[in-house]
Amino acid sequence: MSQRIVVDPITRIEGHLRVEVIIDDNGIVTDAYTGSTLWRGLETIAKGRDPRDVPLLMQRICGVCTFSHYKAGTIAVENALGITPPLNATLTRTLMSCALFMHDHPVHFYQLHALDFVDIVSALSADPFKAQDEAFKYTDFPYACGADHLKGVQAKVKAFVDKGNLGPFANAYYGHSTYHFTPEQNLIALSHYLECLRIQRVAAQMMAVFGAKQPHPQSLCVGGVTCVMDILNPVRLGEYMTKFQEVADFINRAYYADLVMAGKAYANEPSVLNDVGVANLWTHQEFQVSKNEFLFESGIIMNGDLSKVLDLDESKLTEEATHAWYKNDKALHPYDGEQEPNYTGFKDEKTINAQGEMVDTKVFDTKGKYSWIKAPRYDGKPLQVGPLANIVVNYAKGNKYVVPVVDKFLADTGLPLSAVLSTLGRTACRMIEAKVIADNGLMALNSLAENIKSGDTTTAAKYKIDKNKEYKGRYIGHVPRGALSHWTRIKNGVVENWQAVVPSTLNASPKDKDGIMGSYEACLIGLKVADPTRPLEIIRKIHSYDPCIACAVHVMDTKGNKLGNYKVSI
Ligand code: NFE
Ligand code: MG
Repeated sequence: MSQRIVVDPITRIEGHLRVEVIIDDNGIVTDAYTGSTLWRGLETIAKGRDPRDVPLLMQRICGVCTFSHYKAGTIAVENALGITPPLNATLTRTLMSCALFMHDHPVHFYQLHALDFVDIVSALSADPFKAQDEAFKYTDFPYACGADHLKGVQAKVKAFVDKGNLGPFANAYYGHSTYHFTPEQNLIALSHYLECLRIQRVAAQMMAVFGAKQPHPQSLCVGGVTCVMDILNPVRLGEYMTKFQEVADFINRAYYADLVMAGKAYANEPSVLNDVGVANLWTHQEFQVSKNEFLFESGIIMNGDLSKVLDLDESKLTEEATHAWYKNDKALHPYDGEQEPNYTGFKDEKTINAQGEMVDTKVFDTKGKYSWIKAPRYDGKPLQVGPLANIVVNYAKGNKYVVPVVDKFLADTGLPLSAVLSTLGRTACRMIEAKVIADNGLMALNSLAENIKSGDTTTAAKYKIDKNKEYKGRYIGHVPRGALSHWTRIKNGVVENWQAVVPSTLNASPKDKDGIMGSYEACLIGLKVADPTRPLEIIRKIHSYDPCIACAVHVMDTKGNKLGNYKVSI
């Protein structure tokens, strides 16, 4: 008999995500539904406002990639008004993007995703001397892996255990049959988990050099940037560089090494292989590091066919709401998008709980609406975005920054290129993306210094808004979770419409009018769940996308949703 597994909320993500899957008698997932349970309507708030104010509001979409929406909102307005920001401003924005990605990706792997691979309890029984030797298998210069240091790590975590709980490491499925690291490998990763807590502070300081603070930096304006004194002060540039190098060192010696270790240890784990989800991959040009050069290029690959990289046709992008809690179900281009809420709630169902009792349960109304996330489509088809799409598209295009890192990673792990199209590949591609930025991002700092030295100290372009004119414009780019776009129409000097089509919206899309799934749902189909009461495999897959549900629906809950509710109904 089929069985429904509900995971609500998926924790260690930004925002609230609920997953319901149906498994058959063999524990294989036959259907999947992922839905956001919150909404907050930033796009509605933008309406009627001065377009110059909106980028600052837009960064409140999220608490993680705040800078992404700030920059996207700023560039959307610049694009509408026909403004080209000066090179100094563009390069400074690139340096701030470097800070964001170099913060976000390591934090995702260690703080949000690592416990899907790392068994903390097992790390406590590791031999620190053996672990010290083990670390040299993955890098010539291991990070924080001396035996004495590792003993200290064990003592720190044991202090939690002695108090009767695992503190920040609580609520994982330790001992699960799909964990594959040895105790020593678990200890290495645990050491890096703790180091990453320190490193994320340094990365936040990188952002603050130009942005004054992180999260929610303050130095972008329509036309350019306002951090003139920082850009023109060599001491501030030096500070940024030192912090950049400290984080880059962690990415190269810890993050890279741990993904090689995971690539080897999980190379035969079925729950992370052969499961690309949606194989239509979209990425967009980002990281301008000099007058004409970008670290990543744009492109679309359809059906996983790496031999053909297509150009984006912006007119083919739509969002629809057949299964999302909005009034208008129709597929609309983002310039004309709508988001009037229409909450129809959950469905009542009688189910048998884990104790064998018949209980009333609320489940997704899967035939109707079941998420606050819309369904973005390209030419009617779902897309996957994110580091996997970015790295695969850029690899297929022969990108000189990406190809050598991918080839080295495949050589170091012994994995075939096809392994990249999987959960493990998605997690590895996020690290590869971070490494490409860590290895090359300082080109933007050099270009900035050179440009200033040449006598160009302009930081913002002049412009006027004509209240009698109508404008439309957009930003399309690449942010930590993938392709992001903001679209605006301006009329009478104020915003008439504003739409954000966000990476997590694309990946977490519910089914569309034809029943076609988004990537979160698609990657769960065919998954074998070893123990329905401990669905680690589901969480591991969903975490690999680094879900940000705040971004996906631009929302905060004011009504007090039920949290910490995990049910298995048979
Ligand atoms: Ni809230 Fe975001 C990123 C954006 S979400 S984190 O990266 O845009 O998908
Ligand atoms: Mg939106």
